[in-house]
Amino acid sequence: MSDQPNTNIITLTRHVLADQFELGPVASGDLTLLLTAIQTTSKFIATNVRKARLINLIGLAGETNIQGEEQKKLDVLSNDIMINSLRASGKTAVLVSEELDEAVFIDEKHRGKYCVVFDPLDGSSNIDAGVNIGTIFGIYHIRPDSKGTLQDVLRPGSEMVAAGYTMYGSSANLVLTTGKGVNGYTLDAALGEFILTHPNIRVPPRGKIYSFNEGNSMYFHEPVTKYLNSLKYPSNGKLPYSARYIGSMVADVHRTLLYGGIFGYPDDKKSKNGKLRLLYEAFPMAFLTEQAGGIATTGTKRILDIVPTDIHQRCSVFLGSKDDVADLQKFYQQEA
Ligand code: AHM
Ligand code: MG
Repeated sequence: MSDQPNTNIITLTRHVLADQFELGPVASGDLTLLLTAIQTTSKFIATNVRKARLINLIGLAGETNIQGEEQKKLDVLSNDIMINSLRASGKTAVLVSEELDEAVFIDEKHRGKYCVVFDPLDGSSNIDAGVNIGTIFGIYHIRPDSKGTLQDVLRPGSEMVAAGYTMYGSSANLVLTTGKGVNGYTLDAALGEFILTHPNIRVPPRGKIYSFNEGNSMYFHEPVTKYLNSLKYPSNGKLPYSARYIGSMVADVHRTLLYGGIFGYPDDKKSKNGKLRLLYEAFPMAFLTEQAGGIATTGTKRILDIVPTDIHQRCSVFLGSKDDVADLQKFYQQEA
């Protein structure tokens, strides 16, 4: 093996630009610039997540620290970082954040052609324990002749032009699709660049892991209960599946994309529409999963086909290896 340094590293921006070169003059470069803004927010949030404990970012928003200064909860801070950066990019028209009740409509001076829906810091209940958390985002192009209205984001996930997440763990990993497969990039902190480390991620067709919050078992509907039992008590001498549940969607989905298996957060007797949010959690993860060769379903319907009626609506989610998710779907079909 050569001990020479690689002098031809592929950064995320270089990778996305290369796609644009292929499109020729029709590509304006706007998506590349928007993705640059998103990368910057991820770097900034990654830095804050890392030093959270040292600079008192953990705790409830509105609390004051011993110096009498107001603390900002890390997810509120991450939201502010994203709103400011996306507005300043000049490439966005409508922003939807999990942290904000209403959509943000960008002023004319800064308005661009894209809409970004995002969860600035998902899994934030895990922050205090130092568990992996992440930012999830989806991008729509505004409709022709639109100046940016709610209708530009109340569209099925299949109309998204790009989606991804950044996972803040021992390193920051950005996983992205622009509709031509899925690639993973790792932040080189010294360079300050996301470097292509996981080209063309493919979900294995079948895995050995299931990832559900089984603490909700008493509320689960029958197809889910029966499916989980089939994994735990397999017939024909097959081995049972392993359970892995972090409780942080980005981390659970990241593992599912790389190792295969199934991640699920179903609707149940208590949470009639499930827990996860359609626009900025389910859609981006469903887009990534399909682009990696997997399936993403509510149990009975393709997630990306749902037409949202509310920016914060929830939906049932199962995603992962195609054979595993197909097995789950069979239990729903038997019910019907
Ligand atoms: P949040 O957006 O309030 O952080 O909630 C979303 C998180 C997901 O990351 C995770 O998959 C799920 O909630 C875990 O929920 P539970 O604690 O009910 O298992
Ligand atoms: Mg969330």
